[in-house]
Amino acid sequence: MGNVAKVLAVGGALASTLFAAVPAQASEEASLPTRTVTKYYGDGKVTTSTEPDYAKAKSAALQAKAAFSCPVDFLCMYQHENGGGAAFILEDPGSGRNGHDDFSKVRCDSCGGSFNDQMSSFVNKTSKTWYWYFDKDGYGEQHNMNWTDKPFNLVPREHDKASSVYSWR
Ligand SMILES: [Ca+2]
Repeated sequence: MGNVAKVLAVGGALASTLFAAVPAQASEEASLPTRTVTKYYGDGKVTTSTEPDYAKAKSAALQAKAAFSCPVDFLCMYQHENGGGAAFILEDPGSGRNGHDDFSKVRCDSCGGSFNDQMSSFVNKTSKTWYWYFDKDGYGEQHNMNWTDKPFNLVPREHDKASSVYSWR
């Protein structure tokens, strides 16, 4: 093999290594199950969309995207730990006390009908502390939700209990 051929062969091997890294992650992303994101805006508008359920990824880089779609000024609640499963996302419009009285009215087809008794983790990208409750209308056990841009996992006994949520003010 001449010198030029050697350089080309090494360069080719290096290029294929670099190339392989991206398609592996891209193909895992394409193979992930999707989850539904239900977004409640401050003006009353409700939208639903789907995205990959990144919490189910094996790749740490993809797992880190589990809460990527949680915007600033939103409280984002997830069906499973680590930001996985269906997402119920609530905008904090700023002033006053905000929240939702009854998660059984939040539609979630993949949760068996509604988001009631589903939450296992959350992200809070608002400037407020929020409180979630075991029962609707702010009744039952109360637990606080501090600011976090990474999914905060509830302890197991608190999984699948949340029925209402309110900001402190
Ligand atoms: Ca409940």
